[in-house]
Amino acid sequence: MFSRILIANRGEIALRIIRACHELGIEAIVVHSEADRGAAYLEVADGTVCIGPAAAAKSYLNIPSIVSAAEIADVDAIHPGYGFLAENPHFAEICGECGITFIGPSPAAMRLLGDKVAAKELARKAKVPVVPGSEGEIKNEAEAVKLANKIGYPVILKAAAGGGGRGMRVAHNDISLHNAFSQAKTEAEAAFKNGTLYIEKFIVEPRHVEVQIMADQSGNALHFFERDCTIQRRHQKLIEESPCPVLDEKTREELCRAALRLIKEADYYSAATVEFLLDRDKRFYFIEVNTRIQVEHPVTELVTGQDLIKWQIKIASGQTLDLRQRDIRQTGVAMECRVNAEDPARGYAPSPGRVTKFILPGGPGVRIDTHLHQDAMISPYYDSMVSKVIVHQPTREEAIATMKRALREFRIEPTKTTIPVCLEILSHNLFAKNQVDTSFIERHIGL
Ligand code: MV4
Repeated sequence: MFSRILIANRGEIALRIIRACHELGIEAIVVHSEADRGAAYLEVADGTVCIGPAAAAKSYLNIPSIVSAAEIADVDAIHPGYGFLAENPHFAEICGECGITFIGPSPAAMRLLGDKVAAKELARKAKVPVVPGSEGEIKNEAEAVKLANKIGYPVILKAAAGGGGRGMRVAHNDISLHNAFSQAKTEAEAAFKNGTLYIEKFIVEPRHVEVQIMADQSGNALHFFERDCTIQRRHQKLIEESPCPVLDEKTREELCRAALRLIKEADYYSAATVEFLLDRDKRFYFIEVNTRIQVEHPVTELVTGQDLIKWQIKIASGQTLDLRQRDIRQTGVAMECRVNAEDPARGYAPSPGRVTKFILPGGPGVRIDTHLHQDAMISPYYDSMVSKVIVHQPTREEAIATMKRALREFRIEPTKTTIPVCLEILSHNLFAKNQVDTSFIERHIGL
């Protein structure tokens, strides 16, 4: 096992990883930018290293700075958390070359699954259902039009290097496809320096369901069931839950087995999330793989009773995932609400600054993952998420009731947050009746 780990991240996930390290008897050294100097979560670290100015490009994304920090702190491994460098195969490769273990998958697996066209091809090979569409890259507009007429409109153009909703365009006919093609191409080239596009049948009003996988370096791979992340605004998740409330046992088993087949086909190790779209007929289609631990991992931790961050660390150090699939069970219902420092009344504009009042909910069935506290500063430089409220109860109705009372207990001033939006969703009858899809917020809550 490692003696010392460098945490190349900030905020709540840095704190979450420090806690896992300490429970495993590992020292946690945490990097920070000049903007995060003196932040409270750094107090519980065993050491800190300043890696540069506030702008993430000069600190949390600065590979030479982070690798230097790792060398100076003499760590055995680096945990990247989520965001920043977590899915950068080049960074993972450099860590390896410097003799530092990257706590995550191999650079090769990350590179393979980071290419959505290659990932889809792998899914086909593993007999995992995929959305009907192009088998590989579409080279020009003529090819796009031909394929669109074959699969039928509406279609969606996606960037091979994209993901998380960036660089996508929907088309309903040949004319709109003409515009969509050049727009998607230009956008992909600008955003990812890779203009490779592929085309899919556009699934109307889907749910977003993802499967948590953990695999070790000895070929053991297990699933930790699914999360439903349908409640999103502009590709930002607001509420996640497990189990997915509309899956029957048979479909759940097929979904989780399919995700496992794909991960095994990739010779993958570490944590992964396999994303699917679920259509109105409850058919599921693979869309992409996330090769990192995700923000919403606590939902899975609560229903399975497993510590996913500890597993990531153990697996990276070479330990085996010594669990049997039948010993991983989904018990009760877990739900997470993300509390973002944003003003819903002003188009979700960031609401940074000093927090003068901060009182957290608690009590039975409530877990809070946050790095924030009274008198803390919310930096305008980074992600606006300031807290995750996660609840665990025997039934979905009870989980919703606990979440509502927890969010009503939450006091944060003068910061504007997404709490009122979460409360509105939690009280909506369509949410209670599981009649939501990914367009729920824009249609029933408002952008
Ligand atoms: C789709 C789709 C409909 N049909 N693909 C958005 C994020 C990225 N992971 C994939 N996304 C979508 N892909 C096909 N073929 C609709 C979406 C989509 C979406 C997916 C999950 C959650 C929210 C979403 C919001 C808008 C669009």
